[in-house]
Amino acid sequence: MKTGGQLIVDALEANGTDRLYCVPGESYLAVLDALHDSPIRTIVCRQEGGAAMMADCHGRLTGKPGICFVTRGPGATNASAGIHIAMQDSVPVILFIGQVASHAKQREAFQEVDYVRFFGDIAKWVVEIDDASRIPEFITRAFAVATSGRPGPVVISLPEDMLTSMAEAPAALHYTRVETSPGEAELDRLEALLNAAKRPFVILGGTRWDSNAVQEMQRIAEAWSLPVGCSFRRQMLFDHLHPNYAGDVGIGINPKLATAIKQADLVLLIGGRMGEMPSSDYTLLKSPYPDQTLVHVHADAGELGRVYRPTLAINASPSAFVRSFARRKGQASPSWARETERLHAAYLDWSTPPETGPGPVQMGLILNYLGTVLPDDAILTNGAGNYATWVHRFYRSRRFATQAAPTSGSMGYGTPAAVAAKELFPDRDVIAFAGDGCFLMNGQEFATAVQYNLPIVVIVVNNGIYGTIRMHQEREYPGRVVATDLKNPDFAALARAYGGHGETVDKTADFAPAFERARASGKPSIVEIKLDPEAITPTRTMTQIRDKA
Ligand SMILES: Cc1ncc(C[n+]2csc(CCOP(=O)(O)OP(=O)(O)O)c2C)c(N)n1
Repeated sequence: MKTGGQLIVDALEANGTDRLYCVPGESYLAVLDALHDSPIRTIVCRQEGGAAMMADCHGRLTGKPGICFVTRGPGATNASAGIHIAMQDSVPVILFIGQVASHAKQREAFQEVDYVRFFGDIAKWVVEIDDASRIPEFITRAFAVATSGRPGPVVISLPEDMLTSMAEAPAALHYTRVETSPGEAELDRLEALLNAAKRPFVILGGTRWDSNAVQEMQRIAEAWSLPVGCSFRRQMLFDHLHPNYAGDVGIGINPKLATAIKQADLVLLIGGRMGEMPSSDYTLLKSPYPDQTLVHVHADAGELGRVYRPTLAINASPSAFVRSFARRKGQASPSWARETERLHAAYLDWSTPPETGPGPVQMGLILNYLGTVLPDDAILTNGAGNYATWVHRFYRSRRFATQAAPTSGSMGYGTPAAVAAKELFPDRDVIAFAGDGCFLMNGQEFATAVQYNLPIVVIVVNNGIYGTIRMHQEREYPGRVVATDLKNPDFAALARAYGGHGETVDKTADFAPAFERARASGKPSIVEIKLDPEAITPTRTMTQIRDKA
């Protein structure tokens, strides 16, 4: 006989959990008590949104579910920010919530929420466990659900009395991974379509990739001379300096790349969903009927034909697909090889920053510098804001599992993600990017970095505004500024107050020494860059945007 809390921890261990992210609550004391004697590393965070984003980053970088524990009501609603990211970004996460005791349910008891309803639309599966003897069953199933098909978040509600009850239960078993592989008939058809194409284009996206699969994909691109783009915030899926890389299919796409995709006669979309952002609001591929021949490879049959009617649908995970397709011979000298070269040259040109721009700080040059000093396995994280445009455009990503950024466009993700990444990979450089607005959404997790001695570097790009929204405001309602000005703390002093290292950068030349001091400090650091708000995008200034409106 064991308590429900003990059975939960046993089932997590049986499923390979080695660390979890939490904010404690009196609603799940029995689980916390069982963790006391467990080898699972319990990472205590400062806000449940941050904890859930750490779990998301864990799932994103490892492919294994990130585990998060929070308390009922306000804990769960805070955590929902991270659950929404995991859902939109197809990342395996399991969120456990302490729930009110059974005798109090349905009375709107203290902090009571109906989680099935609350998370209904933003989680892959939501369940409440009422009988402790079924804990192994539900947890093994939760791992299977979170990782299979299109991965996503599972939410498990744990009534307090269930956690303290004693029960006899079978020993939990590790979940069985579900693979989805393409058939030979689909691969034959794809080969025929590729052989008949004149201007094919490949877009990589989604999850369920691994470093071997990324290598296989590179071999496929070489064998067929295919131009390859990475979907919004999936840049770690292809080496940007590989001659077949054509660029980032994201927000603010290179117009030459957009034209190439629109004019392609065949688009091979592997793993992605081509949502509103990567598809430039469904213009690169038209929904429901694309102009191009579309071959869509996705691990979830439900995604095939959901937004785009494909010519050929291949129900396979990206990794299983590339492993199978890499065995096909390819084409020795396809007619589009020159176009592939031209697109890579266009990418190199697009990702070369201008020397000048408004103000004394040039973000493009800073990203260029980071590209030269950071090792290929450095991990970059960010949230949402215009500052991220420079990161995505000018940092040339080289390797798998080096990027954690929400395709859902959630602010506040970069700092907690960096904390999780550094704790997972202590030997790798981990750099978080945040705007001044973005940082203060989850900057409290900088305290978690200090608590666990995780020397991340957070680059806070401070332009004194919610820049993205100001940009939209100036374009749609020029000169009528509302709710987008910010009065900020001294971020370097804030870092020191937390027990970290702080730097302030006012001009481009000061960045390199400040960054190196931060890296050498051995402490979690904030490097605040004071950016002229005029420098709102790499291509247009705020004044140009306002004047054009
Ligand atoms: C959680 C969340 N709240 C609000 C938004 C809307 N939003 C998108 S970008 C942005 C401003 C970002 O400001 P900042 O972090 O300072 O970066 P900047 O755009 O100035 O570079 C806002 C408010 C969002 N995407 N996510």
